[in-house]
Amino acid sequence: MKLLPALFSLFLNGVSLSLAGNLTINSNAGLQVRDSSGALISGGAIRVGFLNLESPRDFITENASDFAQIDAYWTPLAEGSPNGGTVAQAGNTGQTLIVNDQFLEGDFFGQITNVASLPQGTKLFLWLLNDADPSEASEWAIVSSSDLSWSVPSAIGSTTLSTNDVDQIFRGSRVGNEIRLSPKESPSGFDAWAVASFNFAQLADGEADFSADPDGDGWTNATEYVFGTPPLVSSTPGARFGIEQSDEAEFSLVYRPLPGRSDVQISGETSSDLRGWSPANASEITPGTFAISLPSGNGTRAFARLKFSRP
Ligand SMILES: [Ca+2]
Repeated sequence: MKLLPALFSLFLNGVSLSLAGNLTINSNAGLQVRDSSGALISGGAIRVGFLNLESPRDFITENASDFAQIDAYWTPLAEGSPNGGTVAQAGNTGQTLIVNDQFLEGDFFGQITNVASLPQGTKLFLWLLNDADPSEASEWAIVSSSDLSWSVPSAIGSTTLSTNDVDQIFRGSRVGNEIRLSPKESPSGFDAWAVASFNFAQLADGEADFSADPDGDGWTNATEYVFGTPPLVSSTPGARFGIEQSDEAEFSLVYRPLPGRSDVQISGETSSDLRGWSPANASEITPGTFAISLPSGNGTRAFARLKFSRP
């Protein structure tokens, strides 16, 4: 009869252990980390965590240069929670995994003793940065492994994330036996406009794509960008796009892109039946204003259209 309290006690221990799975992060005998030029890094941070996306590959690839965007989807382990994580090596701070001195030789080692903040089995990523303050980093890499062991350990388990297992490099590159960080690049042109115009979820699910039309007004994001209209509010380009009469029987499709939109190529085509289309050169009739002459003639129907593309 005295077995019962013992079993009960075991059970309680099991429950308490579920809050304390262990995670080790280790590059020993695995890929080392270097900056984009192959040089050793004098300071940096290692973040361990989870990307709250179904398709992190596309998201990271397209938004790889914007810390805030990736960070918005990043659930870190051992950051910002008291006693949430410990780091085994000297030179690290308490709650955030900051690189230790070994990172100077391209290696790192750390441990987290509480991984309860994520569901067991969640796929884990390493985000390697070249600044101890992640938001200040100018270069980074995001890596993971197709090995199922790269996931939140079971209740009483422990997991080692070894760079030896890294075979998925979403950001950065592999050179020989090294992971090279990639420089952060500021988006420009259409990409910068998309970042400014859409929120994180919209960027991730394709609403910000070049040919998408998320407000359903018939104008793609490309045209909204070129003509300066809001991509999420149904609208028309107004004076920036339309048919104008230049002579009694002469009509032209006239368009006026916003200044600084030269990363989008615009080409014109004309047709008399909406079936066959012929290339039509635009002439710049006044600075910044372009015109495509429509086929003319008594009783002639004429159509013109613009195509938008990115080199
Ligand atoms: Ca639109």
